[in-house]
Amino acid sequence: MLPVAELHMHIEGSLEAELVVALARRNGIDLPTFDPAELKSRYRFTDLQSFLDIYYDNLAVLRTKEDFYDLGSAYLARAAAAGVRRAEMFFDLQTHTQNGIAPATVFGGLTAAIADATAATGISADLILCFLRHLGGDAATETLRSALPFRDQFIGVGLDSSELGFPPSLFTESFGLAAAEGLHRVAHAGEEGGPDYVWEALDLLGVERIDHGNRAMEDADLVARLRDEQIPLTVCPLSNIALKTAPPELADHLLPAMLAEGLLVSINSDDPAYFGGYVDDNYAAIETQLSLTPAQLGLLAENSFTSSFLPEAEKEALR
Ligand code: ES4
Ligand code: ZN
Repeated sequence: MLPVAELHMHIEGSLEAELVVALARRNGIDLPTFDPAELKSRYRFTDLQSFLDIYYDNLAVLRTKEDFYDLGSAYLARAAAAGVRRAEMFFDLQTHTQNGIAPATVFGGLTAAIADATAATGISADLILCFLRHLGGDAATETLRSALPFRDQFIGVGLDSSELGFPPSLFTESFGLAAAEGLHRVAHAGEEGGPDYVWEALDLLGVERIDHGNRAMEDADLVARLRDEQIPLTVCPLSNIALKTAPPELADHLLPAMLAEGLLVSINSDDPAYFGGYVDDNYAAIETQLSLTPAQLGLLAENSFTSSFLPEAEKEALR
């Protein structure tokens, strides 16, 4: 496996069914079933929302700092084995605070997992706080304010959850505050929403990367902008198949067209416990089903480092 950076993964989306069950038992929480295979049999999705409903249900098992530590540690060990040298991990703080968990518990567990994983494998990792778009703009601003005591424990903000009906324009205040704090800014856009959501993320939120961005391909002017400014797109092939945001066959994915347009595309796992695999599984799938050349795979890996928020000198050491 090539050395890569992973820039689009939700740490909560790496919560494997086996760990859901183990944490439910540890915390005395009821589940519809304590059989991981049966839990996983419900992972059949028709769209983004049908996934999010199950994803948020499962996250009720995360209660303590140790739970967040175990979640982060499992991903970072698996990612290091997959060739990931740099991980920029999304986390959904609002999901946990809504479940009654204090921000210090979430930060404490995830930050400790990163420190121990770096010591064990050399992997470089940082956190990006994602706002849940379905909770609206005021909640996002409030959430960022509540996270500022932990400002040194995350490098940026993102925007995730239900896309349709929750355009980037609702989040100008929180992203403005993030910019003033010197935080990096990214947003999911063009996954289910149209090219207009990508334009808004760029023009109104000042994002430095677009997460997914597949539907940008419907707008030639937008493609030209993304190419000319080399704005990174973090594409998630197996996620797109699982959530039906791409044609049913991976062979028909837009990835080769995106590369042909000269876009700065990288490959990412999104929610690896739900969509059929980790970043190495995504690379393996596109290699075989899209017949990518070694040069194209090398470019995708190179793009992942180029697109990361690591300082140049640190990128060189990991490539
Ligand atoms: C997500 Cl695939 C996806 N899209 C939007 N929000 C998310 N949260 C977790 N996975
Ligand atoms: Zn995502």
